[in-house]
Amino acid sequence: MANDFLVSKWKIWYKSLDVNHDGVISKEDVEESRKKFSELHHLEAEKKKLVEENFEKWWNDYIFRGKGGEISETDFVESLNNDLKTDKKKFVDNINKCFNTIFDVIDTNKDRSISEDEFLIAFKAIGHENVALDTKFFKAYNPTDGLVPMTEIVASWVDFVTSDDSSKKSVVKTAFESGV
Ligand SMILES: [Ca+2]
Ligand SMILES: [Ca+2]
Repeated sequence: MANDFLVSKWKIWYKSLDVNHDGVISKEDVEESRKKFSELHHLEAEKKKLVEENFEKWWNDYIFRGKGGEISETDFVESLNNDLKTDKKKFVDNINKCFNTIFDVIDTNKDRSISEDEFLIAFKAIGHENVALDTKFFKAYNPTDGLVPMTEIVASWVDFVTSDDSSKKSVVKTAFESGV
């Protein structure tokens, strides 16, 4: 098994994706998050359809991974652990793809940066509704002119899910520990 530090972060990640806070990640979380996301962005019908399809694809590819409409925390942690043990490079590449894909959806104006608005809407959509804490999380990236480059935000999440070095500061871990 991966070290305790990494496993504890995978559990935080799991919890962060339980949109309706019922203790398990299921299709209901997908439905709720994508619905909220397109509503909060006031997306038009055509764009809404595309965004919702991309959202669902992301959940299926990276979270459920063909396991049907529900995944337990144990299965989630085991899947990540297996990937890591099998081929570390492939594991990191896959997590990199995972966060590039989702932040590409979150970057609705396609400027390759995440604005405070885009960030707050994404977090609200996945059930993290404390605006003050979400804003603090965003500001921890030290945005320039209100924007954080996609590459930087993606790197912070890849680090969160793949780094087993507990001496390194993690913006993402710190934010979730503060209650985001
Ligand atoms: Ca849930
Ligand atoms: Ca953007």
